Amino acid sequence: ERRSNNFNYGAYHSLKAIYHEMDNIAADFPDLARRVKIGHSFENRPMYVLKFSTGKGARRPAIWLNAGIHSREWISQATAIWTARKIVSDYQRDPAITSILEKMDIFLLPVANPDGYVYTQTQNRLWRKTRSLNPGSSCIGADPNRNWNASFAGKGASDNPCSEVYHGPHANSEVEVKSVVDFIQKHGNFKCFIDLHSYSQLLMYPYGYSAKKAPDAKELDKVARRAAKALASVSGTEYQVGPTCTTVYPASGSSIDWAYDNGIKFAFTFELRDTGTYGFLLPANQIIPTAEETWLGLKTIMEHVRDN
Ligand code: ING
Ligand code: ZN
Repeated sequence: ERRSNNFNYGAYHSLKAIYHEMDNIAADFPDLARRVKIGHSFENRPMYVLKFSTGKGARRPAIWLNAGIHSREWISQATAIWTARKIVSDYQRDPAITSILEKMDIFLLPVANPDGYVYTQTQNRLWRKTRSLNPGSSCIGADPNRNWNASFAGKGASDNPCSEVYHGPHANSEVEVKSVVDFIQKHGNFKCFIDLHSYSQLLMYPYGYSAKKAPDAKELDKVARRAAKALASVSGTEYQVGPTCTTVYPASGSSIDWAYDNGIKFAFTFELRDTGTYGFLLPANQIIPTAEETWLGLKTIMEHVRDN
């Protein structure tokens, strides 16, 4: 029985439906995909990753694909679950993904901020942050992309709990961030960390916390330009490429700066479609076109990681 045939990849879905589809993917491809619980959210929802692996050995070199850290950026979660289905469908059909998975494991977290995602579906479509309580303030949540231990509480983050970029009381204060950090550190062999956001059509690499040049900036820029070119080859969608700080704005405590400063050289953020016509409210008929083009960008990066 393939219940998963019922999942419409061209629509936005509830957290429950996404979690159910992750389960279906794992059930359909038991030798390739497994759903793993890596922790829980502030409101005690499970955090699930799909682990794609063809190897028996533990802790192969690995790739982390992160999505939905900002709850309102729905194209991110939708692209991630489409990507999960694409990986299992194309394994042993597409030589690129096949060879990547012969050497490396892929971990995909489609909903990095589950409480926020549920809140955007039920209360406030434009909620960005977590849903944690702030003692002494009536404002809720911290920005989970300012909460990582990378120049924490520096430039481009706020110490005001009511701000959209509130960094939280301390690094890793948000249990959703801490769960990912603990998992990655315990694993110890991640080579690549990619975070999917929207919107603006950008492909960025460290740093966000300062305008200093990353030691690997040349290589990261070259890979990102190749990825953007591959992405554009699908339907002409243009991406700008550069370091976060000078491409968008200074931002401390971000996921990719933490990854990079902790030895994960291939650290990238995609800002998916569009450039502002619909912004966060990207129509569902753009989900599959966005996911299709993004896939070529992701594969370009993952192939480089495989070979380096
Ligand atoms: N943009 C990102 C943000 O967190 C970003 C930009 C990317 C900052 C990478 C730092 C590192 O503000 C959105 N849309 O969330
Ligand atoms: Zn974002």
